[in-house]
Amino acid sequence: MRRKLAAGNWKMNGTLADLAQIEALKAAHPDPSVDLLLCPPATLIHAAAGLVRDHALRIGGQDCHTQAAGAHTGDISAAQLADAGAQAVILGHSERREDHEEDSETVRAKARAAHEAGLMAVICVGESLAQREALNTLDIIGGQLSASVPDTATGENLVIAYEPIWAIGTGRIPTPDQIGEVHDFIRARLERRFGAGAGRSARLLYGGSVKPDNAATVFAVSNVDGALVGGASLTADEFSPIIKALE
Ligand code: G2H
Repeated sequence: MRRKLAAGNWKMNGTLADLAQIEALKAAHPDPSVDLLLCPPATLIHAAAGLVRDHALRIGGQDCHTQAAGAHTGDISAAQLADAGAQAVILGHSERREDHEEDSETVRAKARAAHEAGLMAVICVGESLAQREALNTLDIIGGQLSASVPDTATGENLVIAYEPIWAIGTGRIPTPDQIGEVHDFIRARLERRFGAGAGRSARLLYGGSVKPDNAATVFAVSNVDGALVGGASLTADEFSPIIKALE
C-alpha cells in the first residue's frame, strides 16, 4: 500500500515572510495521515527545514547539480540541499527542461546524485499539447521515463510526477481518463523495469493546475498517489483543502 503524498512546488516564489505559510500548514495539519512535502526556493530551504523539525512536513529543493561539489558558479549540489535540511528534490520539471535545456540524460544524472545524497527524487515527465494532439503522449512519456530514471531508484527514493506541459499554470486539466491512461502506463513501465517491489512502491503524482475544486476528482483516478501542486501550494488556505482531499 503506497502512502499518499501531497507535494508543493513554490517555483521562484517566496521570501522569508512567506514562511508563515508553513506555520499555517502545520497548524491546519497537526498530525497528517498523508506525506507532505514542500519545495520552496533554495534561499528558504534551511529556514523552512528549521520550522518543521517538530512536524511530519518535509522540505525539498527544486533542482540540483549532477556533481557533489566543484567549480559550478550558481549551482547547488544534492549534498548541499541535504546539508540545508532538504529530504527531497524535484528534477526535470518542464520549466527546467525548457529554460535550461535540460535533457533526460541530465535529469538522470541529477537523480543519481540526489539518491547518493540520500534525497528522494521527484522526477517530472510530461508531453506538450502538440505531442498530445499528434497522439504521441505515451511514446514521449515512455522515452522520458526510461532516460530520466536512474538505476539507483527504489520504492522509497523515487517519485514520478506526470505534468502535461499544457496543463501547467493554465487552469486546463486533463480528463480523469487521460490522467489514468498515463499513470497506468507509467506504473506498468516501472514494474517492467524495477519489478514488483520498487515498481509498485514508487509513488506517482499528477501535477498541473491542481486546485481545491478539482483535487478530489484527480485523486480518484487509478494509480494517482497524490499531487505536485504549484500555484495552489503558495498559501496554506489553498494547499490545505487539497491535502484534505487526499487524506
Ligand atoms: C505544475 C505545477 C507544479 P501548477 O508545474 O509543479 O504547477 O499547479 O501551478 O500548474
